[in-house]
This record gives sequence, C-alpha cells and structure tokens, in this order.
Amino acid sequence: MRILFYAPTGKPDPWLAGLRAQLPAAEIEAWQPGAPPADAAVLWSPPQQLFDEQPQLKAVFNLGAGMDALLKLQLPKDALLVRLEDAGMAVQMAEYVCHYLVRHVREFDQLENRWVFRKPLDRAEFPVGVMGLGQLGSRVAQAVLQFDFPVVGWSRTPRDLPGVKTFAGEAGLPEFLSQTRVLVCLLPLTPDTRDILNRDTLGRLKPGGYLINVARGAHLVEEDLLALLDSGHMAGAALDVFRTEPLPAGHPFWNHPKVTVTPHISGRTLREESIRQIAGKIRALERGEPVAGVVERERGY
Ligand code: OXD
Repeated sequence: MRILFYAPTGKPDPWLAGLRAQLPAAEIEAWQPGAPPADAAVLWSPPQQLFDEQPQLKAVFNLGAGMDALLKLQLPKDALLVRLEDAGMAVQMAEYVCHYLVRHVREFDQLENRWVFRKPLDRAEFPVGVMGLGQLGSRVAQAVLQFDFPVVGWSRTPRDLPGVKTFAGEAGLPEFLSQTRVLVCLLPLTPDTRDILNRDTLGRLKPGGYLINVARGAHLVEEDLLALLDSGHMAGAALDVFRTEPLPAGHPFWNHPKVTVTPHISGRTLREESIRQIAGKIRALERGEPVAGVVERERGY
C-alpha cells in the first residue's frame, strides 16, 4: 500500500517516522506535486492540487475532527473520508471549557487593583448548554457535570446523555437556549450550522450569558456578539476560533475587556495518539473490516 502525508505547517518527518513504524509494509511519503498515485492519504488542509493529481485515492484520513476544510474541496469521488476521533482532543476540550467556565463563574480574574470581596455564587444560576453532543461534546458535558453545574445539550438528532437534559433539531433550539447561560459550541461546521451563533440565538440565552466557542469561527456572527456584549445581555466570551485565523491585528476582540482570545489551541492534534488511531484504521481497512469515524459527505461530518 502507498500512503501520502500532507500537513501545511510543522515538520513532516516525525509523522512519517511514526506512520512507518506502525505500518512497516506500507510505502509512506510526504506529498509533493507530481507524486506517484497512492492508495490512501493522511492529511490536514491540503491544496486542491493534491486531490486533482490523486483521483484514485481509496481513503483519506483527516488529521482533525472538523471536516469543513476538506469538504470545501473537490474530493476523489470514491474515497472513504475518515475524521480523527478524539485521539486525546476531548480531554483537552474539556479542560479548556471547564477552565473558562470556572474562571468566569468564580470571578477569578483580578479586575481591579484593590482587595474586593466577592460573594459566593450559586452554580445553579449558571446552567451550561453544550451544542454538539458527539465524542467531544459528550466528554465536555460530562466534565462540566463533575463541577455540579446544571447541563443541557443540543444536537441535530436526539441524543441521550446521563445527567444532561437534551434537546434536538431546529424545534428544540429555542428551549435549549432559554435554559442556558453559559453556551459552549462544539458543533461541526456545515451549511446548517454556519452563523448559528447570532443576535437571535445568543439573544435567547439567559441574561448575563457567556459564550465559549471551541468549534469554528464561522459559527459566530462576530458583530452580533459584540453588540450583545455592549448591550450587557452577554457578560463575556472565551473564543478559540475566528472567522479569519490568525485573528487580524486590530480586530475588536483583541482588546475587548469581556473577551478572552486563544489561538485555536483548545484541542491540539496529538501526534502519537493520532498515528496509532489512523494506522489501526488502515490495518482494519486492509483486512476488509469497517472503521469508525467515516464521514457522510452529504451531512458534512
Ligand atoms: C480539528 C481542529 O478540527 O483542530 O480537529 O480544529
């Protein structure tokens, strides 16, 4: 089997070495324009040229959970598309969300240069709503539950999660939002979810709403959030993803007193875990066995 590797940033060598160690019988190379035809590709954010030159690919392994960058391209029509499942990302997402949730609710930021007493807060007043209840969303919801916050969840199709009151579909969205004060977005980016965090939806949150977006920048209409922060309906936001990344210099989020910006680091792709997972799936496919994490192109994730 011949496998191509591509990632626009970072060094390919440790990835190639790891994949070769796991799959010693395979021929594994970094993709270069004009590379000979391969059977599978392991990649992140490739140029269209890679797929134009490799229409015969049978399997494409995405080095991330979000498929949006890949699904924008013209893909080999018969290739199986496989996303990265968890691979150490879920626990990082859970840490990120719990960190900003607790930091906000417990008022851990020192905002004034004087000793100010803060009265204890009732966590029942901070119900957390998790949008997207796949592997990452369920892990985040379970972690938040450990801190005794009420948790509600929303997903496209109905899901049951222990301890979480769940809502589904367009019909369930208004009720989900009205029961939420801290909103966590972990949705895949699809035509249905683009711009889903806007003046109307964020305006339905309980007063003093707080947004944690660890999904994609295009879920959020940035000027709508700014307007709701300025009106006081929203108390703040922790944003890891942006419509334009890197976030441009001079963007109002950089110095906004109610916004914390992080550089798309809430769930980093971990090399060893990812290589083990992808190599395991390649071996399973070679044995003719099904694998998990196969993306439905129509659905977008
Ligand atoms: C992902 C990401 O999709 O890193 O995994 O954004």
